[in-house]
Amino acid sequence: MNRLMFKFAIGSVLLAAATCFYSCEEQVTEQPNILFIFSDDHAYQAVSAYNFEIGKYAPTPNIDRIAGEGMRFDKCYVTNSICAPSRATILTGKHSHENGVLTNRERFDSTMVTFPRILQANGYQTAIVGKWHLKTTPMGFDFWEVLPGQGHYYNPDFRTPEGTIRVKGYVTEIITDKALEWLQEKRDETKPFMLMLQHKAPHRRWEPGPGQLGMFDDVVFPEPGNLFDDYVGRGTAAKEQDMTIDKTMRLGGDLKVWEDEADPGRERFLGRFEDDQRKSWDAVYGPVRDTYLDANLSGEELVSWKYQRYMRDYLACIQAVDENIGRVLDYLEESGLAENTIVIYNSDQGFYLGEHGWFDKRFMYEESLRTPLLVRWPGVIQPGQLNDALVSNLDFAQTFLEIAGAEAPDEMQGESLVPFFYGQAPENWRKSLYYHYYEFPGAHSVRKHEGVATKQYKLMHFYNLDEWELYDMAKDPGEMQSVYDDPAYQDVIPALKQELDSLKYLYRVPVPTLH
Ligand code: SGN
Ligand code: CA
Repeated sequence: MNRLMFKFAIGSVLLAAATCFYSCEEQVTEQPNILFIFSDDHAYQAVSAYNFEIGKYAPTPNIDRIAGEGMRFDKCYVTNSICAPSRATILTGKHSHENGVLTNRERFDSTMVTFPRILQANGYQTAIVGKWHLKTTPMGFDFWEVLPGQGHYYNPDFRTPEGTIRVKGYVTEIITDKALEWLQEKRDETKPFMLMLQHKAPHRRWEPGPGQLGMFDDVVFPEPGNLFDDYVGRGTAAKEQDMTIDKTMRLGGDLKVWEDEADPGRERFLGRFEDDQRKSWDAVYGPVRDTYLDANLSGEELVSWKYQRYMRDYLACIQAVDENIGRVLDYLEESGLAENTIVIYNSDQGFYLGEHGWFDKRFMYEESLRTPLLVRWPGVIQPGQLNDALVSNLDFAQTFLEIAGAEAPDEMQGESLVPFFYGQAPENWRKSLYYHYYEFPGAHSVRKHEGVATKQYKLMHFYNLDEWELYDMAKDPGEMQSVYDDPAYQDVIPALKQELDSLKYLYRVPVPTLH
């Protein structure tokens, strides 16, 4: 028996043993397929399974199917709330300082140990389709077709092993088509599969697909209570960021309204569109421009108008993601694959939908730190489970390895979520998580910070400003008032600082900090 076969055999025995340990009635005998469906910047507030106001106006019934038939995680936090670092953490199971992708600028070292490579060595066929954003060539995948960089919504290019190709159509549909084609026609059916189906949507600049153009134009979305935040209760970083709907969000590039139709920015924006696509686009955004010009808004009224336009486009992008996830779930059912396929839905981080007057992410404040996580595993996860344990995208690699019956290397820094799937709440589950954001100076000017999150508190250190902030999530879930200087919290602070130090020691965080 060669080493790989031996590992595979050991893996199967371990899987059977683990299964029996968790629940002897529900023996999983085969290595299950793993379908990881991922999106970019999808706020949990906009997943209707999470029951926020927005979900009533723009439901996501297909994504909700995963939650309804499986488990909804309510406290899934990211280690570093930005795209490439989140992806690197998921692949390696390591914090940014250990995997080298601290910001969107670094190149991912594809020779590192990743969960797809280990799955490949344990008998899986692996594939990735869609947004990659890690610059290097994907490794550890039997099949890959990825967008270059951020990719385009309309008529996107794809990097493939044979070179770059341009595909006519809308990115969310094309990524889904490619994934389905691989599942139906290209994979080796004698092996279990692990497919990463990674959407570009609903990333800025929120370009709805032809089927969703204008679909929310008559809907008025509820404004968040802190849309007009004055940042009084927070420090310099919240006051000096560059991500407000008011000042940062552009009428042209972001909201598709150019006062002058001949604006070269408009031509650049629509440069990739074909004539038919452009016609449908103009039929929707022409009247939007007219309304804007007629209304002649300023001040808070203009912010409210921009917020509505932002929500309409952003949520329309999500509708295409949801519909296309429906196509994939339907295929799994029709083909009989659903039974032995674990389906995960997640986004690379959270996103502000007007909370604090913002869009974008990066901060350790809740809407950006927290990401949707829904998992369906027929026969293992009971339908409709809710989980509020502190979990993280750091945990995914080890989770996938345990599902496959493969051993995780010691260098991985997360914890497998598999016990939760079997309905067990592991004793000694973590009580806190470490966070670190590094990309400054950079887009949106969010200052570097690190911090510790427990279920009740968040302690943040904007270390280059030497400013600390503390939030009591039980009393102030909107994080409007730091209580770092409040005498009532002086007993809590040393314990949280101690916790932060312990986590840094545990995760081998360099001191002084990198970058
Ligand atoms: C682009 C966006 C930013 C966004 C980053 C990173 N600007 O630069 O708003 O924060 O991507 O996003 S845009 O003008 O190009 O839309 S990430 O998801 O890749 O981290
Ligand atoms: Ca992102």
